[in-house]
Amino acid sequence: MAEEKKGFFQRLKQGLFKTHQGLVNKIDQLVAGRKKIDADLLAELEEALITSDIGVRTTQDLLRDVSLKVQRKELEDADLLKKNLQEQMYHILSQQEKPFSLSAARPFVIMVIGVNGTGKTTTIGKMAQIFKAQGKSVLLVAADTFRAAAIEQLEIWGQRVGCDVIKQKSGADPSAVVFDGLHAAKSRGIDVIIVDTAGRLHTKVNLMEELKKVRRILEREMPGAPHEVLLVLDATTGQNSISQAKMFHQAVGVTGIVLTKLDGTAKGGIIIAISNELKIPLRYIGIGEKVDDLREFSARDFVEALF
Ligand SMILES: Nc1nc2c(ncn2[C@@H]2O[C@H](COP(=O)(O)OP(=O)(O)OP(=O)(O)O)[C@@H](O)[C@H]2O)c(=O)[nH]1
Ligand SMILES: [Mg+2]
Repeated sequence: MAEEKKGFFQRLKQGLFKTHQGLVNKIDQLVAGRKKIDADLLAELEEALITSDIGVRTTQDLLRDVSLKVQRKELEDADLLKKNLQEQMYHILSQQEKPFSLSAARPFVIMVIGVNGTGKTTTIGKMAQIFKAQGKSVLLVAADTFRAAAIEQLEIWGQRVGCDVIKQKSGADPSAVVFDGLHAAKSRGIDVIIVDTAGRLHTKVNLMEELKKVRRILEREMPGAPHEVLLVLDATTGQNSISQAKMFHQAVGVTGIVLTKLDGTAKGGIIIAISNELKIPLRYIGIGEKVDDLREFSARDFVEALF
């Protein structure tokens, strides 16, 4: 187990290498050979942070603290700048390190939403594997009836991790599938159900209406459900994921975020903007396509892997 954990950390570190280069190496270069923190250095730092997808607002938040400490003479040495930023980033991320507890309800109902291709179905398969390893019974619900291959894709994951999939024909009303799924889970005494939904562009009104309806059915059939509305965001889309999150949150209410595709992107800094600007718990991160490429989010591991 410890070895396996180390394996994930190493892969996270590898995955974040480009982000590390764009951010940490740049900070090192800026600081090298300079003693004092002056306006020039701060301006260059601002650019480095923004181009690493940390975003304008979060960059300003980070630099405000730096400037204040410089003014108060609490931060004079350029060498300490990196440490200050690392600590601030850890602080921001640790605020949203809040895993959910599956024992809060039975069945615990997770609705997975997001733009097309962000990794919803893959993340569901990986989560099912994690929950099963914790001894939970899991049922998957194929409420993405929009794309023909979507049901099949979920079934493949179901076979792989060993859990049943509730489905109807392609084109069926997603709410009807969810209705079936919830009742099947109740009668079988299932611990967790995970609902896969379609991912059209978030700007399409229909999708939002469909998701609202799915949510209403769950609420109606089980008070307190859905217990988790998990938004899947693709790290490679950078700043765009912030506006996606705002739209989904407004429409259906998001209780947790999964950030996928952190492997190999230079835009990993987006996680800091997401954490700082959205104030929604970060539940999991994905670093690859395979079943064991998902982990509960750890702020400590992330910052260590990045720096
Ligand atoms: N590199 C990498 N690829 C991933 C990760 N998560 C998912 N993918 C890949 O992203 C692609 C899309 O994943 P899906 O799970 O089908 O995405 P989706 O959100 O369900 O897509 P739609 O159902 O079309 O909306 C697949 O090729 C996945 O293997 C990840 O963490 N890293
Ligand atoms: Mg899908």
